[in-house]
Amino acid sequence: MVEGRESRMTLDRFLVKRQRAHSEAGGELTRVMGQFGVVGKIISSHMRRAALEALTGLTGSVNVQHELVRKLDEVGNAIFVEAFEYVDIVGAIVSEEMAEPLVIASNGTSGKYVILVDPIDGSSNLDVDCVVGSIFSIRSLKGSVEESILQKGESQIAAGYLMYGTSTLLVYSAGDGVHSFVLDEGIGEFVLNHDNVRMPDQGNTMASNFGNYGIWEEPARRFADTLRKQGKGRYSLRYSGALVADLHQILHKGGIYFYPEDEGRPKGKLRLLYECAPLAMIAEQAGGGATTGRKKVSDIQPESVHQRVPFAIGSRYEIEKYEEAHLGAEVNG
Ligand code: FDP
Repeated sequence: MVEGRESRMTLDRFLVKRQRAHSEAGGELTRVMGQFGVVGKIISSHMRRAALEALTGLTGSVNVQHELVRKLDEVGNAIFVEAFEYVDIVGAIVSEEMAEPLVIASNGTSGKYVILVDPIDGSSNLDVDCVVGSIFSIRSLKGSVEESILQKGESQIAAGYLMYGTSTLLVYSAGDGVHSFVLDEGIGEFVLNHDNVRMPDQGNTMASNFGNYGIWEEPARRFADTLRKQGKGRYSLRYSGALVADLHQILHKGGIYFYPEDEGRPKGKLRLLYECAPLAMIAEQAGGGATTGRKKVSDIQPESVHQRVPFAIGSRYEIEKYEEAHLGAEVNG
C-alpha cells in the first residue's frame, strides 16, 4: 500500500491475493468467482429499481418445482446464464429455474467447472420489496455433466451467497474460511467487510415457519418445544421468508434455521444442490453445521438435479440438539 492512500480490499484484489498465496492456482477460480461479483452488481441494480419498474409480480408460468415464477426469477436466471456464457471454463449451469442443466454450447463440454445457482432465493418476498438473495456453488467438471453435478456437497470447490438487503453482500468460501464483502455503490465494487467469519458455537436465534408446526414430523416438533421451553428470552424467533437472510443473521449471531419434512412435503422443501449444499459449506467453514436431522448435508449423495431434503443449518450446539431429537426418535422407535 502506498503511504497516505486508503486501502480497500475489493473482491478482485482479494481473489488475486488468494491466488498468489496458492502457487498451484491458475487463476481460473478467480475468474469464476469474479463473475459472481458482476452478477451480484447487476441483480442488485435491478432490485433497487424493481418496484419502480414493475419488475415485481408473477410471469404467469410455473417452474420445474411447480412454483409460481416471478418476473425477477426469470431476470435473475438470465443474468446468471449470460454472465457464464463469457467464462469459457464453465461448461454447464444448473439453476432452480431450468428443468435441465444448460450445457454452454460456446464452451463445449471442455469447461473445467459446473456452476449451480438459485438465482433468487426467497422470491415470494419480492412481491413486497423485502430482502432476497442468490445462492451459488462451483463444482469440478469431471466425466459427464451429470456425474459432475451429482457429487456430494463435500466436493464443492467454492460456494456462497449474495444478499440484497439494506446493503448488497457477497459471502463465499473456497474451503479456507468464510469471506464477506459489501457492495460499495460509490465505487461499484464489493469491498471486504469481514474476513474469516466465525459462527458462534451456540446462539439465541431460531428461524423456521412455525405456521407449519402442526404438520411437521414429530422430531422437529420435539426440538422446537425444547427451544421454546428454555428460559425467558433464551431464544428469539426470526423468520424472514428468505433462507439467505435467515442464515446470514445466524452466521453472525448463532442459532438455527430449520425446514423439516411435513405432511405435505415428505422430503422437505429446500433443494439439495443449489440451496442446502452450498449454504452447508458456508456454515461448516464458519464452524457450524448443516443436517437433515439424520445425516450431514455435505455427505448426501445426490440422486437428481432438483432433489429436495429436510434441512437444518446453524451453530454447532443447536445442530447437535436437532440431530439428537431425530436420532433419538429412531432409537426409541
Ligand atoms: P422461496 O420459496 O420464497 O424461494 O428457497 C425456498 C424458500 O423461499 C426459502 O428461501 C425460505 O426460507 C422458504 O422457502 C420459505 O418457505 P415458506 O414460505 O414455506 O416458509
